[in-house]
Amino acid sequence: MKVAIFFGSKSDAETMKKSADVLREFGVDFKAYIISAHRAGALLTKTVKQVEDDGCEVIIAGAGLAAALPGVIASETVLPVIGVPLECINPGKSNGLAGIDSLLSIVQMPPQIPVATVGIGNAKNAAYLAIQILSIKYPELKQKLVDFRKKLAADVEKNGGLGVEL
Ligand code: RP5
Repeated sequence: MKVAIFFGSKSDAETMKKSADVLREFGVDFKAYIISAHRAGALLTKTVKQVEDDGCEVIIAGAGLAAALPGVIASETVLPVIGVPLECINPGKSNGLAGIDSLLSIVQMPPQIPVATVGIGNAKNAAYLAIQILSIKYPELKQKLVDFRKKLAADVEKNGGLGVEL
């Protein structure tokens, strides 16, 4: 396993699946865990140690509301942690503050314990950033990223970047 994806609740799964989809597309081995930092701190600590032992190199962590999960994980490992602030979509329960609560919580880590924070709900970018970090070590992954970026630029050209009739 190169990447571990953590999120705080089943209700986060739909958004966090977008990280998994990107990692799959790039052939990056990952494992996912649903553990709330607030509800099951001891299990979280044990699992972070476990993923380190299993060779994990980057961690993606998504959470909503008070969103302690990415920061707590960062406090327990020196692996890079990428935080995904989540809008809490939970019919019948608190809907939070549209993810602003989570964004501010995750991005405002104290000095020495950073979490690289992506935009609200942007689990895709968490995966792209994880792949970029891994590509420092894995040349074949770097090549895939370079090819992917070339395709993105080619698509922009094709879709009006060379000029359009209006
Ligand atoms: C956070 O609280 C989770 O990450 C989730 O976004 C939010 C609500 O959790 P549930 O009440 O749906 O389990 O810890």
